[in-house]
Amino acid sequence: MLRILDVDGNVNRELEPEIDDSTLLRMYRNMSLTRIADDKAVKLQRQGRLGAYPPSKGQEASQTGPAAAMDKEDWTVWAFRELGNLLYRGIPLSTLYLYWMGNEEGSKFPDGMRITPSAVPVGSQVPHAVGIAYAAKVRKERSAVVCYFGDGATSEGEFHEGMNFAGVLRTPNVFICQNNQWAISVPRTRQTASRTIAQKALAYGFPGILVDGNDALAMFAATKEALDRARNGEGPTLIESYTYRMGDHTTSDDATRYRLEKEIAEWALKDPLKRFRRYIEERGIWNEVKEREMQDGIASFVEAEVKKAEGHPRPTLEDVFRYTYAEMTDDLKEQMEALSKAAHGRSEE
Ligand SMILES: Cc1ncc(C[n+]2csc(CCOP(=O)(O)OP(=O)(O)O)c2C)c(N)n1
Repeated sequence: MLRILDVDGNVNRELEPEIDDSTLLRMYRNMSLTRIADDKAVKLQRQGRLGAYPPSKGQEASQTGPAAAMDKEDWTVWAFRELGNLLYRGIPLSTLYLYWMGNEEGSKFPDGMRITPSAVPVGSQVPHAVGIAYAAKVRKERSAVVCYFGDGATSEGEFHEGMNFAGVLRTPNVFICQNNQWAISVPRTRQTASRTIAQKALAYGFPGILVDGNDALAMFAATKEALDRARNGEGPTLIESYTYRMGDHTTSDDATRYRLEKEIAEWALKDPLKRFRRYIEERGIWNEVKEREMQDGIASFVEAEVKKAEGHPRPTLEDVFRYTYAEMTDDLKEQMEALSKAAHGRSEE
């Protein structure tokens, strides 16, 4: 397994990637923001202010490391638990909150951002990512496509179909399997008899690498190398990010029903934020005062983003009919008018 920062934050000097100080600080801030924004989302759900939400606590390095290695023209094709990657790449937090509040406008990302909408049907995004990468290859673009999915997705047909095509067509894909040890209540041991998920790449004819997913430096380095290969026409790579879902599957789940406290406590020692903080402290670019300032800044930033999302206009009843066709059909117009009339009548009663 590729590991550059150990659990205590000691760095392997031989493998240490060259990352400038400002990028390292941006990575740390992003991981901290992701942790706090995620915790806030869970609380908002408990207060009835946000819908079902999949927490990403524990997976911040697995998402931030690759984001820091990506260029603006690269794509992120994600599932639903990749908050850290999206925030680093510039999606406003208020937009993501809006999405989880059930407002479709939360899927409308700023222009020019190469990030697909979330894909909740497990594994469905893998063939999409291969199609996007194939298009980039045909157009002779230098962009690559990073595709996230979970360990559970590797049991879906779409995973096989996408990986097979990517191998045959040598598409510029970087597949990141966030092996967070659980697919809801199904443990990794019940998911596949393969010794690692990374080894599945061999069968498709391209490299696979097992990486400590709680080590942002290792995730950065592995993704950077895979992106370089993709851009040089050398085809796809599968990265198995070995990590852990610290929270429940979603806010509708209670993970205490199927996993032990002991396991959670063991993984808490491998916290991706703690070890990265130790690393930047050792480097002399971080300290307790800066930490406190950053934490305060993030807390007020998150509150302001919540306000922005909650202040966003709510969808209207008519919106249900509006976006299926470029021009609404007569049938739909009729239905929309009938519903509007009925709703209007009700509010006057
Ligand atoms: C095709 C399909 N089957 C079942 C579900 C219900 N479901 C949602 S998430 C999930 C588990 C996914 O596990 P994994 O791929 O490991 O990702 P993780 O949730 O751990 O991030 C399941 C079964 C779904 N959304 N789509």
